[in-house]
Amino acid sequence: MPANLTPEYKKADEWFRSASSDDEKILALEEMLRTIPKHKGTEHMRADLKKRLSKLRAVPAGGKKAGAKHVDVFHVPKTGAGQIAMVGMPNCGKSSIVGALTKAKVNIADYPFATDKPVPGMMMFEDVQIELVDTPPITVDYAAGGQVGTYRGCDIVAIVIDLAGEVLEQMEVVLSYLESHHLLIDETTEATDASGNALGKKTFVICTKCDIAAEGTMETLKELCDKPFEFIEISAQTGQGLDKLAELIYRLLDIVRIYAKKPGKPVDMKDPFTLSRGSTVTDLACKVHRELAEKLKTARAWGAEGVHDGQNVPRDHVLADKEIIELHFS
Ligand SMILES: Nc1nc2c(ncn2[C@@H]2O[C@H](COP(=O)(O)OP(=O)(O)OP(=O)(O)O)[C@@H](O)[C@H]2O)c(=O)[nH]1
Ligand SMILES: [Mg+2]
Repeated sequence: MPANLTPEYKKADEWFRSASSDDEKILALEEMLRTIPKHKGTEHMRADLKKRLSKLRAVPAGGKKAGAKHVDVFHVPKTGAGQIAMVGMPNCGKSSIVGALTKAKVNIADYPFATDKPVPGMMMFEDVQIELVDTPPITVDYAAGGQVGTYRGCDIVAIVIDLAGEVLEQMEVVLSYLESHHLLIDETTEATDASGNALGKKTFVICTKCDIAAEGTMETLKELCDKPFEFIEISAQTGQGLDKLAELIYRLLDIVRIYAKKPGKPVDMKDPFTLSRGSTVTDLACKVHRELAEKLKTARAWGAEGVHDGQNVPRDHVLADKEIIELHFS
């Protein structure tokens, strides 16, 4: 009996053949099973699909044999002044944003699921390095196993919306993913779990592909979104809004940069220390040299409001952005 395969099934089959990870293969096989005509002529094919699916599902994350050391690819070590992880549906433009702002080797493609694991890259904002993390896509019923770990570990979650696509659907899918994993800060999400780990994340929305979207799409989405997120409109293609995006990320990190000065030496204005806003001279001393911090004797400041240049400041002096601090240890 002829199988009479549908175009949907053939598309899913093509997807399976081009899949670059086991997770993606599982998704494609599920789609093949969903779309294959159910009659006597496809009985063997369906049995084969099920067999392949269960075989793939049995492979532990990373495809390693039992006993092999497990490497969590979704754990992205933090570097720089802060870490921002993208979240969004397939093809929405996440990799393009990370590619446009960093030198990371991201995979940009006009087909979905091009990215199968997080890819970090460093963005420069003035003299501060900030880490952006490209991530695999999420859909209404799929996210890579362990992907939530990437979001748990980051400082800020950036929701990426393709302005030329179904913006409300994208927002709904992403919000329900974040909410179901307690990643949003709102009245229903505790700030920390029972062990004191931070749960909710600061979140904002990058509306991308504005070069091909209908004017006013972001405004409409913003009006319909009941979360207090900041929105920014950009195009990774034309570069529109990218400078503003870097500025917004820096502002949302809520950090100050401090130029440390060794007594009698010129100040290093190239590579500032970054600390969360509200940090003090003691916090800076800990960051400069944890062991020596206790031996901090005095500190002098330049560029601080209400302080003469070079004036001594106390240990609890709250640091301001771009201040120069000279630490004296005993
Ligand atoms: N016109 C236009 N196209 C864009 C823009 N950003 C991305 N694209 C295109 O959209 C497609 C998908 O972009 P990606 O950056 O790979 O999307 P992604 O969200 O990383 O996709 P997945 O890895 O599947 O999740 C590519 O063909 C890009 O060239 C944009 O600002 N404007
Ligand atoms: Mg991608």
